[in-house]
Amino acid sequence: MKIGIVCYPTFGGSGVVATELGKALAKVGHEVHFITYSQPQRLDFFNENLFYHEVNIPTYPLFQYPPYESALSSEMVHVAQYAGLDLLHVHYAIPHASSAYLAKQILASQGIHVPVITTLHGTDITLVGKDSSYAPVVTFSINQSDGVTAVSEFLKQDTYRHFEVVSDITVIPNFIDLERFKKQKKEHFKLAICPNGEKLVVHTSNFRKVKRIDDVIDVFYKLRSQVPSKLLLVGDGPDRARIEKRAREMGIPEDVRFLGKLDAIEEVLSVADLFLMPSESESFGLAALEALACEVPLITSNAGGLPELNVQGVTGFMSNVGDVEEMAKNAAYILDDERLPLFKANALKRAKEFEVSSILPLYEQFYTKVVENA
Ligand code: GMT
Repeated sequence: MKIGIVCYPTFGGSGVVATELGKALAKVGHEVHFITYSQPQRLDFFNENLFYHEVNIPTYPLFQYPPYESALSSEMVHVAQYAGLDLLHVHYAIPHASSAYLAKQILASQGIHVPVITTLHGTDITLVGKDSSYAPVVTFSINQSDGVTAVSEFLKQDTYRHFEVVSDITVIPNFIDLERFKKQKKEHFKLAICPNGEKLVVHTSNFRKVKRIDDVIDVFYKLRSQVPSKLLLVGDGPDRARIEKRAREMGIPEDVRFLGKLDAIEEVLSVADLFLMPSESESFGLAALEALACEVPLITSNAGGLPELNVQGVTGFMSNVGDVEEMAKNAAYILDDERLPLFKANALKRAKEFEVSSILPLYEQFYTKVVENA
């Protein structure tokens, strides 16, 4: 098939899933055209079936806000016309689903029929999409899509709860490439960070409010009084500077290290003993799946789709949002030298259930169904 993929090109989960999906589709012979405003972060390998089309957004003094949505629709039209796309698959509803709807109408007026698939990822529904500034457009464009998928059962149900969506939503969970995300030998790195055999706790995110980074610090603070440990924080975002200051004020700066945005996150996860994700809301928790693949057990909240990934008492533990006391207690339980190896083995076993080779056919079958019914 010839597939146009529209996504955010950033480190965010939806962009990562879209890019990894496109790469996997290209590897099995599909022609994949990425349409974004800059090169996707994970689009880091060459394949003859992969194409990248940059959305050009001309500015003009009249525009306080350059009309990205229009430029995106126009680029979708150009790519569909010249590459002969079989379908457009947009990731994250805002504004991609409505831009795709417009592109589809323009193409239809020229006798070109290109079905649109929208994949809902999380905050496009749970946080941003619900805002009355966006909700009517999100609802309309989901209902107008020829196929809709969500990355968890939770997200599917949340969409029906909060929007007047009448379309069927198919759940296709996120996936992981175990060739890339696997435990690597990086003992020298571990020794440099944990010179006295401390346990290594890792958190990766975009440091937004929804991630509850204060809870990460609070859990770690309580944990380190029971288990000698270090904390690595990977990523960047609005709460980073404040949290760095807070770690200093709490007198633990030597135990907390900020690494910023990293491409090779699997190298850090390879030396981690525990992953923290205390999010307020999380439709799936792709970063937690990446940790599991590198044999790292989880301490997470029980928000959103996390119970569909983290198996209580097996791959780690879940607690109510904000229950840092229980999270720290469970973290210490996992990090016990006797118990840790089993939790690590369980983590990998669970990650294998989300291997890309198992999930990719679900997308391919879905594409075929949508194209045949369009
Ligand atoms: O985590 C974020 O805020 C980024 C966001 C995105 O859309 O880029 O991630 C969402 O999509 C990911 C990929 O499907 C999911 O794994 C994340 O759970 C989801 N984030 C939230 O629901 C907060």
